[in-house]
Amino acid sequence: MGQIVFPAASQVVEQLDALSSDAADEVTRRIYENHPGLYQRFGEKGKSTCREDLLHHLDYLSSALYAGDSAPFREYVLWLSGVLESRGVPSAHLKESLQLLNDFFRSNLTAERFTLLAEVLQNGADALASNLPASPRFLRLLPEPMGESRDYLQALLSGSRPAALDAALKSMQHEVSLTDVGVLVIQPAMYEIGSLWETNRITVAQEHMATAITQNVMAQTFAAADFAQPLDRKAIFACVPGNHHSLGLRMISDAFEVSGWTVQFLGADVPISDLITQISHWQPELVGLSLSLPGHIKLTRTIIEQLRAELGANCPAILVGGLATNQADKLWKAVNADLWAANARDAVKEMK
Ligand code: B12
Repeated sequence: MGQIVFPAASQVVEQLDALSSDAADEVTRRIYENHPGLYQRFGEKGKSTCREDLLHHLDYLSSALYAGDSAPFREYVLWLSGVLESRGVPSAHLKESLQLLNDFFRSNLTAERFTLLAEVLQNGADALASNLPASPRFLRLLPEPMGESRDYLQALLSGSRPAALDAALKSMQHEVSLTDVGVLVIQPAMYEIGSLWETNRITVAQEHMATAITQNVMAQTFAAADFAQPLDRKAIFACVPGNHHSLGLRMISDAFEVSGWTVQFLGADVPISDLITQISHWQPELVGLSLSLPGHIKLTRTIIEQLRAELGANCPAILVGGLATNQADKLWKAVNADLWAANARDAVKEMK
């Protein structure tokens, strides 16, 4: 499955979504039947967490099918197995869940639809069995970081805002643009913060602290940046509803602003109706949408359809980006956007 397979897969997705709740109930029941000790240890709460986890698996499975590419599911399985193993939960549990989901859908879908879904599930199971360390595509897309990125990361880990600012400002001394400081110094360090959290080597508190320091550093480096001559061009930037990862979008928005664009940055989790109102009033030529988790893919396609339907000829060009779109080749096409870029540098180039 390397191709986008609309609309064939979209029917499977619809049915998968309709069956998700029943699938989660049935597989939870079977897991507890297979392991009676679980109920004694974790009670009803454990059961409902197990059901929630299964709904997550199904959400990622559904997004992969929707995008016509098993990569988001494969990467999710590898990611989850790393998260679980590093917290002492053997990945055998995940393997069993995938098998039981497979059994459920074999009995509840037509053979043709089951074949499509089973292929994605199998891809996840194979990745798990391969025992290879996760090497997400979004990391492979990252340009070679600058040396200052290491110092920046150390400053984040030690919780030192002044040291982080110092590393970022130092990199700016070598005629490096604000956008490059973002992509080559800050972004790799934040990705490493994510990997350290994933493998249980830092806490959520440390991740939050790193984010807060970075927001401050980005504001201060923005104030120190060189700006291009103003262009007569306007762009608006928003995270899709449910996406709380606003830092990457901020980097994009700042990159456009220092390049001479007039921008409006709407931040995280923007309701679609309010985004439409804002675009109608302000009439930018470009709207940039950020999506971070594979679960945002389906929703973004709906949003884009709604933007085009409601704004008609006044609909700006639609640029998408964010981690979810960097997880598989051409994934962004599944959301039906006009343009995509992997990072802030490429985004500004794309719109030259
Ligand atoms: C900080 C952080 C958070 C913060 C975000 C705070 C904020 N204000 O932004 C908070 C605490 C909210 C958070 C929450 C969660 N997070 Co988080 N988070 C991160 C972390 C560590 C850094 C994100 C970041 O700032 N990166 C740096 C920026 C610069 O990079 P970027 O976002 O990729 O942006 C660049 C490009 O993608 C692109 N781009 C981005 N947007 C756009 C838009 C357009 C138009 C264009 C063209 C390009 C573009 O350009 C940007 C600049 O070059 C990442 C790790 C990672 N690998 O990113 C995890 C990460 C993304 N989170 C993760 C997870 C699992 C979660 C949660 C589900 C955790 C939980 N159980 O609650 C929630 C989900 C919240 C939600 N519904 O959105 C996982 C996702 C795993 C996966 N398989 O997809 C990651 C990868 C961590 C990990 N390694 O496990 N998170």
